[in-house]
Amino acid sequence: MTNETQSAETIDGFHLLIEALKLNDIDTIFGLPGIPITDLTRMAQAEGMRMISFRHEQHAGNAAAAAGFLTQKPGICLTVSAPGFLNGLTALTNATTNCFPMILISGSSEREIVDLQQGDYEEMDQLAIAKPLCKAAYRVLHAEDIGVGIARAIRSAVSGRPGGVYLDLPAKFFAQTMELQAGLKSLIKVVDPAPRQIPAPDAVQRALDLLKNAKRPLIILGKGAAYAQADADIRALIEKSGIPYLPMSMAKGLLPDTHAQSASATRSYALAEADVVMLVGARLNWLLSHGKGKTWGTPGSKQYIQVDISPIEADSNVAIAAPLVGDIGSCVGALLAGMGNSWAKAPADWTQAVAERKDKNLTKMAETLAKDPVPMNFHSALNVIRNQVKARPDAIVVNEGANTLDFARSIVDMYEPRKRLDVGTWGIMGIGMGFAVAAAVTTGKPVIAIEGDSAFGFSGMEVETICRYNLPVCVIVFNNNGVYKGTDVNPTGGDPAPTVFVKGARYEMMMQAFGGVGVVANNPQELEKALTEAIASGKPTLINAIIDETAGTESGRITSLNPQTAKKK
Ligand code: ADP
Ligand code: TZD
Repeated sequence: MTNETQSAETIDGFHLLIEALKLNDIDTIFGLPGIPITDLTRMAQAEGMRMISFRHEQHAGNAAAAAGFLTQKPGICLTVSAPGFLNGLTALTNATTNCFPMILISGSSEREIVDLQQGDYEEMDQLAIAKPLCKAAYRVLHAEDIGVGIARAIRSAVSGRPGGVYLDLPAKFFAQTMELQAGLKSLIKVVDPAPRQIPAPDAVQRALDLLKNAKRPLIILGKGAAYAQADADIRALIEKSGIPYLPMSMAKGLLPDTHAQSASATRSYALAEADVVMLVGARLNWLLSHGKGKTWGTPGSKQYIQVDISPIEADSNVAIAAPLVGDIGSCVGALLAGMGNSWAKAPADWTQAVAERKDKNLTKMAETLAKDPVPMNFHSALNVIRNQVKARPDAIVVNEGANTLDFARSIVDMYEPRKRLDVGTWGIMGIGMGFAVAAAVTTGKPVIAIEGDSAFGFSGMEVETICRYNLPVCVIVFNNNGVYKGTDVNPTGGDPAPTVFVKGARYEMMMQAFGGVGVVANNPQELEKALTEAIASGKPTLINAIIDETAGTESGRITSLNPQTAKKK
């Protein structure tokens, strides 16, 4: 305890909260100061916690969510009341949607005034608003309850299916005091916050029977599998079974994308032709066409095994023949044990058919990547990043945009688990700088943020945060003068079309404004030079990569979700 504002015998709400977090090995807070939490941010820093202060709460919240995904510990986001809370709420809800553990802690106004709606400073019934939008929500009114409040928040965030938790702390709480020893005793160190959930032996056997009899089995790895940190067992399962696998975008690198069994380069064929599909930490949501339609080949041609911690995920879209409920580490371990030593590998005619198609597509892709058009297009720019990530497989890639996202996902190979952070289940823009800050702060590794120019705009002001904390983040803005592309024209003249931006915008100057490095890259050589220097120096860098403004397509690969396109189909 280093606080001089209180007597040696007492401890206040501020310090009880800090001690409760530290007791649970939480050492970083992402947030933005103001009434009533400014002193908390100062005190947390004085007590040795890392306090990362942002320019907007949404990005602090996104940082907390990414930290949660990367570490399995809930990331903490701290905000002021009403507007600050609402700014953080988008990130909390996004975290919940993505199954990332985080805790949004917001100061709030006086209960008595809020409940009578008497018009307090930043008055809002935050708990009621947060409740339907996150996994759990709690309020602590008394200092002696903060130990329980933090314990419940941690357990709620990380146990079972991880998610976002809201913790409401009215202003009065912070100044309350307790006798020091009683206060410290009231805190809880959470034992086993995410208990293993062992799958039932008959469920394991049911899954193995289906796999054993499959003629064309396929494994899909999702970001739940990446989160679970069961990397060695997942790799063993893939290799022992010989089954082709598809990584969802944030599961890329769980096995290196160059792995012989990766079917990514022939995704459509693998999905359409497989007869038994095992989902490991991946939901059959829109990203997998809900398990329906022509993506999935002949109707009724498939049986599914679904490994998931949530018992209600199975049958959410199509019938699941073998649900395997438990944590992925325990489930994959049980499957491996059940396979024994004499497990027959996946049928060779199937694995060869997948491999042949994949090789053909990879050859085609190599030809496309070798081209050097002027101006650069998505492919020629991403080819540079692909080579850099190959050379620095420990670097973390953050990725958002439409075309910039879709092309980067398929072109930039990942080699290590949990090195790719992106727009996730919602396909949300704005995660870029928050995720990049969290990746740098929690891992210390170089971060390469591959950003559409529109996507970057959502969190662009956080380049100041990146400079302030001197983080090894290189932001590459794919500048094609607009949302999707930069060529739309307003048919009536007058205002610019809704999807276009200022032509030739100087994004690199935003980084220069705060003391970082800003570079324009007009061709792959300039991009390579700038990126190599950024990674070597670790200096905050923004590369304004000039991309052909005609190159993109509307909404990237999900054009068909636009109502007009859907109507025409
Ligand atoms: P993707 O978008 O990569 O397909 P999703 O977010 O749709 O992945 O699916 C992740 C799934 O992983 C969720 O259904 C979640 O319940 C599950 N999950 C998360 N963590 C674990 C874990 N430790 N063990 C088992 N399942 C998990
Ligand atoms: N707002 C939010 C929060 N999320 C969204 N996904 C969108 C708006 C809609 N949207 C997309 O789905 S992608 C995108 C928007 C605005 C930006 C695409 O343009 P870009 O990338 O410049 O980032 P490309 O490479 O030019 O396509």
